[in-house]
Amino acid sequence: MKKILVTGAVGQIGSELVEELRNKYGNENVVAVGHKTQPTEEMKKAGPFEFANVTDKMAMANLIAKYKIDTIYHMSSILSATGEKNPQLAFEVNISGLYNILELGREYKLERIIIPSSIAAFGLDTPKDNTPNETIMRPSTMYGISKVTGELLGNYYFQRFGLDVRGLRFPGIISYKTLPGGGTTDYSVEIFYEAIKHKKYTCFLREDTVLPMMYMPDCINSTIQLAEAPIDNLKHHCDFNVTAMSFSAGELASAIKKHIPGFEIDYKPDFRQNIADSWPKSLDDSAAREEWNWQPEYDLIAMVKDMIEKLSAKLKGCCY
Ligand code: AKB
Repeated sequence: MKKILVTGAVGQIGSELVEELRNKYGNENVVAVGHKTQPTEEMKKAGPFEFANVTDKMAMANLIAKYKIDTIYHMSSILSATGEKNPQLAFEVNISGLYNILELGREYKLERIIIPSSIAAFGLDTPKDNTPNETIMRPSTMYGISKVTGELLGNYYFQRFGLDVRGLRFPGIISYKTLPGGGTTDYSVEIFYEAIKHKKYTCFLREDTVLPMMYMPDCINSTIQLAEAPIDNLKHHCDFNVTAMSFSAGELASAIKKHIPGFEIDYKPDFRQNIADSWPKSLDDSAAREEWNWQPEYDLIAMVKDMIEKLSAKLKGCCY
């Protein structure tokens, strides 16, 4: 049986990934590791939970040894907007932290490490529409630089040390269970909370800003599908484009208005607009489709319907 450790376990993706991995592999076989944020009671009760900082190599080594870990999903990351406010922290967590995980993978001969990358790995010189898997990678944010570094390091550890490192380039991820924090695509989650609660939202990106996106069930499926793909099928390792839909902020608002007719939106772009403008509008994810049968389930219409139903139920009677 696999012994899995998930870093960033209290974050937007980590929290749902832990739940799914525990369903699949057994609660006691998935160790959730957070940094400072308290986990939910459910997460703590269901299986092992530990606090540790990924920049503390010894602390991570102790956890690998304590739980006899063979697989790591390394989800902890400082996102793009926070990374621009504090580039030093982004470097420390995203590059030094990742390096620790890769070195520990090599030292402890781990079976597999999953390291997500992001559309932030692309930059202003990258073709924006249907961005190919292989193209110009010159990001202009510390977050993006850390993601390209992660992809290159992961591929290097595979080729040089035979460590099975895999990763996908996530677009913006939309979900209702755990809020994202510090990203440029966070607007696409905030908008639902404000639409349901106040029927009004001020968006920090321009109305015509188009970005690639994915709903959480597809994000979790893609991560686990890649992790479980037979290695012989993989020509790529740490750098798969994955996507499910692309829309502008205005198009998302219109789709929400169909469910919440009185919803109003205005636009006050801030520093995050420059970040969004440096990212692709849509991605070519044919490498993921060919090498591990990637296929998303949710498009814009299905995602908006499900988000509104699930988030309305969650917010009913609770003070957000
Ligand atoms: C962010 O906005 O920083 C992230 C990402 C696209 O990687 N959600």
